[in-house]
Amino acid sequence: MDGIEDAAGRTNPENQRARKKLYERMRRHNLAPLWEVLHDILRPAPASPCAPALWRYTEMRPYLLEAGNTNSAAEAQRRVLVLENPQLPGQSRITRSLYAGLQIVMPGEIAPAHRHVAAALRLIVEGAPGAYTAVDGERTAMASGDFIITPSWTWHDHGNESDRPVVWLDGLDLHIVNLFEAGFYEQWPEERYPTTRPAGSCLAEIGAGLLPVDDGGGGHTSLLLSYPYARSREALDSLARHQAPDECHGFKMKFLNPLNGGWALPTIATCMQLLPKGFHSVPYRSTAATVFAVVEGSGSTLVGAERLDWQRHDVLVVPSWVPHEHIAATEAVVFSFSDRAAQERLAIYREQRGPRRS
Ligand code: GTQ
Repeated sequence: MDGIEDAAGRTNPENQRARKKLYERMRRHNLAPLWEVLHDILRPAPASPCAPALWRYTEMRPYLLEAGNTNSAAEAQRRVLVLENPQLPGQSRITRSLYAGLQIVMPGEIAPAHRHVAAALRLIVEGAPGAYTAVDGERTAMASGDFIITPSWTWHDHGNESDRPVVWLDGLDLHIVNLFEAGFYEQWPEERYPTTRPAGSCLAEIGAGLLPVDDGGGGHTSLLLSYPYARSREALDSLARHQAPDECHGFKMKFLNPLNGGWALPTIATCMQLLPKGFHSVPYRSTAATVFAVVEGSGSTLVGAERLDWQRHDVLVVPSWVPHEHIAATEAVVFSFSDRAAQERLAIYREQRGPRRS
């Protein structure tokens, strides 16, 4: 707003001109008046520019396959369709802080080895025996529903030795890294980073809440890279047998770093939740805009004034501080990620549960 109001609430044109002149002189010294912008930069509550949005897998898959037949993974480096928030086109953002994309690797292909400071997560949408991601020399199998991490600055390549395309959802914290201008990126000189450990080593070493007795100090064995879906599903089922659903989340569990009890990744919070058939959650909002990816089942999410109807493999995004509620048409399992982990580390995270809409 340009108009500065005087004490009587009217705009005084003479005063306005004087202020404009003052601002112009200050501008030459790289100074600006806070009072003109204060209410834009310090808001009573978050007012996200992001829109709630839904990406239907049935609509995305044909484009992915077409891309798969148009260029090679080697040429593309990463053959990914970026899920862009409709209110932030051209910015590779699904929320202001998060990147999401659907990646496809065709049979026989390798997405070549590189590393970056940005950490990545993968939710496998169409896995196959013979599909893998390799992280610092250790291969991890990619089966549907598996949750896999690529920690910051680890070498990684993806391969598909099966006879069908493999697809997964990528989530990266690259906008957070770029905000801090802390990003580095390197390509490995060959397609593959050398294999240094047997496939599945990390699951064998720390995947059962146990740790080889003298391994405690970190390094390679401090990283659990894979959270296979069969185990996540079993954990959700057992929880559902032992307690009542949370009124906002159903049965929602977070993926842990078993060595410190915190989130699996330091910046991105990741969860898997089970919504019983017919479950209708109490409205919930948090300062962490959240990406949901449907692993099983179908239902709807009411976000502000919108209703997003989802099915298996669909992806949806809920902006910061917008109340939302989930309705499960069938029993459903939903993966989600957000920047909550980063916000908790910065001690700025807030959430609000309820009240139920009448
Ligand atoms: O697989 O390393 O979706 O570097 C975007 C950037 C995936 C990856 C993306 C990447 C990757």
